[in-house]
Amino acid sequence: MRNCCLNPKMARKIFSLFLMLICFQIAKAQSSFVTEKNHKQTFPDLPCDKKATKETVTLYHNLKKLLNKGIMFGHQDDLAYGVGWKYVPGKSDVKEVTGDYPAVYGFELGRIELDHAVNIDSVPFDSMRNYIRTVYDPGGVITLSWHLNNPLTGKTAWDPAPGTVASVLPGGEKNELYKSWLDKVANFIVSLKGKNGEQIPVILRLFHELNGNWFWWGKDHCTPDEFKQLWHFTVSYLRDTKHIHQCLYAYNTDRFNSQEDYLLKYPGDEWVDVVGFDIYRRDGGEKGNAQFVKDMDHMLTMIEEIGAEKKKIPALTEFGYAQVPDSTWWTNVFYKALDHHKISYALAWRNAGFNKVGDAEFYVPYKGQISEKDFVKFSKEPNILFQKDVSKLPLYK
Ligand code: BMA
Repeated sequence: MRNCCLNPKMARKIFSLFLMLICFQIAKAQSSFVTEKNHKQTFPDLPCDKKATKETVTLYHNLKKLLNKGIMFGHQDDLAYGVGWKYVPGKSDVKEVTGDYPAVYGFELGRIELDHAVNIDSVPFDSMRNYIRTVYDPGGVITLSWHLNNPLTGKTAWDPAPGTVASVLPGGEKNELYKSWLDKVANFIVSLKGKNGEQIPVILRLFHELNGNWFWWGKDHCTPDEFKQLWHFTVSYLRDTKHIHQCLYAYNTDRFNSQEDYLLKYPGDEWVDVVGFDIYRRDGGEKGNAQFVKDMDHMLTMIEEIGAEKKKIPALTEFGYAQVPDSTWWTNVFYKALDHHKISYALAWRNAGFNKVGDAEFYVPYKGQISEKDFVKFSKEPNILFQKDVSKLPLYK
């Protein structure tokens, strides 16, 4: 009997131990709740637009997940025209050669600022809107570039008149004009709606190739601070003033030498979602190929590192080898530089076709082109994704 009964002193001790244990558990639960809560508040993985629509946030997360699966193949103006054709419903040089459409589609806004009905490359904006809806349906990704005119001189984007960037900033003589141009961009983006009335997410590729000297926002035509102000003003105007919440913002340079070089005018993590660069194969011969592989591989490594460090989506925002005059370029050169990298997509530039004097501009093969077979081989690589691959995922749900 004695053995099974506790004396009062013992009972008090056990009771206070029991109390201490309960208090400890409560404190532990509370502290982990606080940590988790704070963690969520401090590090939410959201695009730089914190009010981004559901589909945009979903796309942002899925693009990140997809980095482990493969690289989406993209093509500028793919459905609008190709070599030897224009505006044929359903036609695409990529589809004719490979049997599938690209996963990413680039479109160009140049001339929207002037209220023109067609863009800088003669694509009617109404048709562009339809192409965008058409490719969004099966889960394609849309990216928009904008070769906007020079607001100071009224000439083209390739007119690097001194002082242009300063003129569009708040207080500058062209700020009001620039805002009216952004209104037009905003109206177009708002008009992009899916079947259920939802806003179609787009990757907005602002002020591309900013470290080259050919555009008015280019390297020697503004200071890093001016460029950052231009970026901040533009994003903030679209996002906070116009309430556009369906954009992911891509910062993209041309070729670059180092991370410091790449980040010289980087607007800041809270202003960017995609980090990319453009690269063209320009020099001829075997030596040119080897150099291209080396350069592209190096830049892809750096962009992946920057992406990982900043938690941004790395991409090859534009690339090309004019007229692809090499029958094994896709597998022997391009894929060699690309295959071991984890980037979101690679967007080939446009198949503009032949001009009046018979010169051709194209970057992916058409039926009968010398690199056609090799492009098919490249397209079959398991980590190179086309439309059917992304439709299965899907990217917006
Ligand atoms: C350039 C060329 C031009 C085109 C411009 C805007 O790279 O392809 O022909 O007008 O882009 O898309």
